Amino acid sequence: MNPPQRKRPKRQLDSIIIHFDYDCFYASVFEAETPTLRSLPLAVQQKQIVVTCNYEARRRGLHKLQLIKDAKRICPEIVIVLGEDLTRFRNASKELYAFLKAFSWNSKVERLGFDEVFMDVSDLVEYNLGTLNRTNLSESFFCLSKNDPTNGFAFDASQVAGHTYPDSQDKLCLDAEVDALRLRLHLGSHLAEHMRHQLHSQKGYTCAVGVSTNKLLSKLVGSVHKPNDQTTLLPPYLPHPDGDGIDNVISFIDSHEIGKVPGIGFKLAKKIRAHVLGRPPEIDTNLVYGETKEHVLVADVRKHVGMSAETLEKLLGGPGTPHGIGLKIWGLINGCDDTEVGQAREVPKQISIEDSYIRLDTLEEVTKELRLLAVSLLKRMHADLTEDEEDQVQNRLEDDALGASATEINKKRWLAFPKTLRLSTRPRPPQNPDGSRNRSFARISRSAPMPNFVFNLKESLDALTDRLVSESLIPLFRKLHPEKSGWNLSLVNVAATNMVDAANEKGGVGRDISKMFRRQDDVLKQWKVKGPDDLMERAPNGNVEASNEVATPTETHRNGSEDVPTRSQDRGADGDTWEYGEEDSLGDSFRCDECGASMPLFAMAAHDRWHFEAR
Ligand code: DGT
Ligand code: MG
Repeated sequence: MNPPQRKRPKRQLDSIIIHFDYDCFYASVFEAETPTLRSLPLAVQQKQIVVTCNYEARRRGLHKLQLIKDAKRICPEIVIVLGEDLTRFRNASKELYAFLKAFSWNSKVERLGFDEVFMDVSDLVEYNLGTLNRTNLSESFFCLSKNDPTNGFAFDASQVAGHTYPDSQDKLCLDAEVDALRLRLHLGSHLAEHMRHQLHSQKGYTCAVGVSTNKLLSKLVGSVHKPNDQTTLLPPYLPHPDGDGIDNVISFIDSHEIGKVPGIGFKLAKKIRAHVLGRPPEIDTNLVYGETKEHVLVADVRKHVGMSAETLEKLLGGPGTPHGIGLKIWGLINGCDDTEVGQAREVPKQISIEDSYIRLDTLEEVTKELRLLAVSLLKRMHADLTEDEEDQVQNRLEDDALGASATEINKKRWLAFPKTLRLSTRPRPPQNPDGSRNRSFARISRSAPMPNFVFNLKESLDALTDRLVSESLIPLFRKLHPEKSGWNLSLVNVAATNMVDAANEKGGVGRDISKMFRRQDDVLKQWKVKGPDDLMERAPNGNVEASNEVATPTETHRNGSEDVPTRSQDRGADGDTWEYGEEDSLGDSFRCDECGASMPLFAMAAHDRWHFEAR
């Protein structure tokens, strides 16, 4: 018997999770835009690197994260497209996410980075399990809608769809008692296959898909058969209680290099390898960041003398790591992961765009930069806060009834309205007598109500930007920096905050965009500020560290949170979060435009009433 500390963590087997990873995502986005590219070797360039390439290019010897010059040498006919502007990837990612989400009943659909999606389909699977005819599994029907029994597809529940791990396709023994988990996984695999086919036929994208009982296993098993394929991790998921028996989860996870386990990042993997080997592993400098020449497998770690959750806690715990890291990692290397698939969130809490500058000290330059930031903000608001009108026919009918011309019908509608526009800057402290300069991270900001005109979907982006800059941002800037000169900014941030869901509004903006626009003034009227139109916030003057910054002529760095994507393994925050560059301390709190008090959203209504009554 194992000593108690080596006890395996308990696996939760109630959920069915599907993981989608789009094939060569960035390249596929270009191919979807220009289908003729599909048959050519295609590479996407960021800086001097091929961030990804299509499978035609991979067949010719190219691979991800290769130097452009090497790629050109290996495949001179390579077609190279520039992928530094992430807008098209973000938009495609959102579109595909919305497409997949439409299949979900419980809204547990979570994006990871731009090109991965987890879906918890336990409820769909459970429902369909209940309708199966156990005496005739091969002629089953998978129902996709509780309200419409005809919406679905025929399938053979006695078999898995696609590949399996281990690689076997045994038929279920129909008269024996059917393993419930296996049957649920079969259903999950057929749903995954259906969604994959739909994604391909309707959107033109292919992906690698994994089906299992938690996020960790579904993600890992999905990469067993790439590209454009799927793999289901078959039971048994637990060793037989009488002995050691087979446990597919352990045999599957054991074969992975420790650093390849999602949740075990570069630093943790490095410490674990050194512990198991008793010395630092041999590094091959030619390998991609984070990889090692010497592989330490999960099995080596799990079976290492004295290995346990406690050992891992001692090894990995400490400042900077969350308490319980040992238990968490011990769980992962035993195939356990109880993190839930996040609930789909319709809109971001706020949208914030920023740039940093070596030197920004004239109003002319500021105006130029504010314009660039305003364009990005408006584009992002359109991308994240509007959606395509689904029900155009209905709108047409309603519009006709209202006497509106059909050509005026807009195809987008707002999902949410940010109530507040905020401008923040980070002034650079003056030089010290010795020529050095303290580095300050302190930001100052002013907010004003978001002007209504930005929600006009018929106006051109240029016109909206001009108005936003001249009517809102420049006046905010002058209030923030009343001195005509003498300031030198290292950062400027514009943000749309205090998001209010359109659907939650009284009377809702509904499906009809023309009506919505007519109603918009009413919706926003309540936030018109009657007192001072803005307020001053000064960020706590935290970390101030000395540095010798050399001032050079104006030079801008695009360093929004998404402009420099990190490597794929660490990509959690890149594109994943919709709160671009969310930097301030407001977090979930909202600020009263009238008195400046900050409070949680739920308290706003009562607070507004208080102002109203106090007037
Ligand atoms: P796949 O899944 O092997 O068919 O290929 P991809 O291209 O989908 O690769 P994946 O899933 O690792 O990453 C998705 C996208 O994210 C990819 O198209 C480009 C971008 N990406 C991945 N890794 C990196 C990286 O290290 N740096 C940068 N800048 N972008 C990356
Ligand atoms: Mg991918």
